[in-house]
Amino acid sequence: GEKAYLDLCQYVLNHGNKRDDRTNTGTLSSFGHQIRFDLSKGFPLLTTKRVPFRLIVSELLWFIKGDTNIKYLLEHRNNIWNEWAFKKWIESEDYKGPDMTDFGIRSQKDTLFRQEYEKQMERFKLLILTDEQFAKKFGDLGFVYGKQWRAWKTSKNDTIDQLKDVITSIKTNPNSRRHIVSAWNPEDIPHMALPPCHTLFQFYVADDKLSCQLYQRSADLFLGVPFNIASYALLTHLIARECHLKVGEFVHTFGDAHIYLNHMEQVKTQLSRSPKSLPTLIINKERASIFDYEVDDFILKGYDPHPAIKAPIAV
Ligand code: THF
Repeated sequence: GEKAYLDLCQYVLNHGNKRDDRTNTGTLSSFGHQIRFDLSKGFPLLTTKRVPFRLIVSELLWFIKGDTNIKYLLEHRNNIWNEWAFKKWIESEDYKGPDMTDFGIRSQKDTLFRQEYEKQMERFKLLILTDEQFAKKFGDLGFVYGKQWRAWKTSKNDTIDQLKDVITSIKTNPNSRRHIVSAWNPEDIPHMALPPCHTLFQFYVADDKLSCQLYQRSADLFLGVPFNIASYALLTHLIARECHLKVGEFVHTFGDAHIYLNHMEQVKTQLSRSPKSLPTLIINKERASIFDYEVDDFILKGYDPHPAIKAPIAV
């Protein structure tokens, strides 16, 4: 449960290796951990800080639809993938504004630059939302989760719908040990802005309950992981419902579990708080299939967290 998450953060603070990383932010990091959540005991949205559930819902529905263009996210006022699309734009010939190289790091160190970056980002978002050609060219993140889950490209120039196939296999052969969806496609990795952090997940059925385990190769413990836990918990609820099963456990297995050096104070604040009782997920609309849900179909009952804690995202 939430305590296991907090204990993992504490462990990384105490024993993590200080390491440089791709984003030049620096991390404390530890390799190989596992935490578990019993989904029958409440929905695992952290209570030691407010986590924006609506953003988790729209991101997951975006993956499930197989969409890889941030336009859908922006239409739902979800900004969590903007930086990666923005990066493609500012590095392109089409971009005519001031130099935005290393905008992630620079906007934290230089307020004047930050104002300019925010101006360019607003311009970018408006263009994605209003200019169809622009959105096609710069809104698409390419081979990210939605693509690999729903349209994995084969050597025969077909596609494989892994999500649909895994649901069929859970329904028809629940005892199978092959209920797997992989986002890690070695052929595509060199062409991806951000190779998938959630590398692979597997389902397991016992006692009419559906469990899910995720292998996450790289985990931003403070910002990303609270989203990731809730996202896979929601996915497990949706697939369980579709397969007429109850929910079992979500098992979260980590490769490189890290805390960015500019998240230290935030993590310590969060660790000083006590977890509260978990909310309950209400699905208030019956849909024919997992592919038909809308953002407003979900309500969380009894979510009364400690206040949000702001932190910069490493790009
Ligand atoms: N990159 C990094 N450095 N960390 C990640 O967790 C991460 N993701 C996705 C892709 N690249 C990553 C993006 N997921 C937030 C949360 C999840 C994200 C990206 C950003 C975030 O900033 N959350 C804020 C609220 C944001 C808001 O309200 O708009 C928070 O306080 O939780 C791994 O999946």
